Amino acid sequence: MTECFPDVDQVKYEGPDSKDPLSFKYYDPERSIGGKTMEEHLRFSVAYWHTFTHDGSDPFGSGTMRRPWNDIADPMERAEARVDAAFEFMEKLRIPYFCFHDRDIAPRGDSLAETNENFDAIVDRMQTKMAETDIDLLWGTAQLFLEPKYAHGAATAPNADVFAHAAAQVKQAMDVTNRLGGENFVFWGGREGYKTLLNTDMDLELTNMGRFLRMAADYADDIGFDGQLLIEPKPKEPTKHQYDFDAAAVLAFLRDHGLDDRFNLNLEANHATLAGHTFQHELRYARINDALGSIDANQGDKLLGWDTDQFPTDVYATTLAMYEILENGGLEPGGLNFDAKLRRESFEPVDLFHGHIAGMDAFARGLEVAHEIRSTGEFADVLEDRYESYQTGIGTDITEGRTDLESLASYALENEDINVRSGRQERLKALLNSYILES
Ligand code: XLS
Ligand code: NI
Ligand code: NI
Repeated sequence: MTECFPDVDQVKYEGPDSKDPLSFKYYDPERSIGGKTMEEHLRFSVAYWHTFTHDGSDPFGSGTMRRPWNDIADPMERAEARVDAAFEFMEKLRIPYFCFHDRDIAPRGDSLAETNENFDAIVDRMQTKMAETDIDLLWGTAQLFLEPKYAHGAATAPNADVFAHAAAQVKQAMDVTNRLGGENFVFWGGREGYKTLLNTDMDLELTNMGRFLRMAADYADDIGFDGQLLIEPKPKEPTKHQYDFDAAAVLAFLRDHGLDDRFNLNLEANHATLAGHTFQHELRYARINDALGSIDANQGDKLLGWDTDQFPTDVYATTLAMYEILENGGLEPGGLNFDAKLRRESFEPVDLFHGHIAGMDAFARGLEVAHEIRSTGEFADVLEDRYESYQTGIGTDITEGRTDLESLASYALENEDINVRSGRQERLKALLNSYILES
């Protein structure tokens, strides 16, 4: 096929005053901020499934997305044309990475062997395209939730044959990720959870999930895959309870199964919201536990209780996310993957550009503001001041382990003149606004 997006030229940085909707207002890949370029900080990635495979169907309606490659009748030829379209799209946006599930890129065959063959053939084409461009694989993953055999989960299914089939898929997806030089491999627990405890042996399911992940980590070592292994928490949907509920639950699980030194977290904004957390909370929790691996950048809808996977446009949220990322010293080898899809009503090919430009600009602006906040040190000073009592006297006795309940009780009896201060939340929110609006 010739060009898939003939109406869109190379998208360039034109600055905030540009009126061209197909230009970047804030994302200037070459611009250096704090010693790294924006491109190096942000490490943007396209999600193959949402952007190139998803057809816009929902439980109430069929596909709406107009995609030139979908007009091709033969499934393998269609999959090949989709690869070409993907690379044209990524080059036009200068997005350096992409992510995929094994089943997004190639059609299923009549058997696992035939499906594997199809997959390998499309991967060959991707490999050629990757060699011709500067585009790399951020992560690969196995899709262990769509087929009917995965109705009860994969590693946590009640049926051992399903467990084995899932293992076969992960093995091949990992081989392919390794072959393409992927920098990470992700496990999102598709249907690893339950709909009712009445039919669930939770103990066996969790133990099996631990066994599965251990085998995957060992296999990564066997084939010399040196990328990062990541678990992506999500609290619910499609199951009522997903075992990988949130960052805290996943870290506890990993520690329980002796896997915490092998896996980090891939955190998704909309999953944080579903868990009743802010995105910043999830990032902070992972960061202080040295487990912040990568990000699925999107946003939910405040009024909807499901994973709407919208393109991130909320600069307040992207600023706070970038703050955590900068505090983390960056994300590498992870990145910012747009696990985001267009609304079903935004069905024209050009909308794919609008969605990604909106997300890239929102994160670029978030990066600028977060960098500014860190350079002035105003918020760092607030923390230092707030916890000052731990820097001297009884505070350091506590932090250095020199106290027990008895010594603290004697201290408290003599020190009842306690200076409790205001938290100044409203003042701090106004201060944050002034950075976002004025810096
Ligand atoms: C679904 C997840 C999924 C993972 C990859 O909610 O976000 O898209 O990122 O399997
Ligand atoms: Ni995701
Ligand atoms: Ni999601």
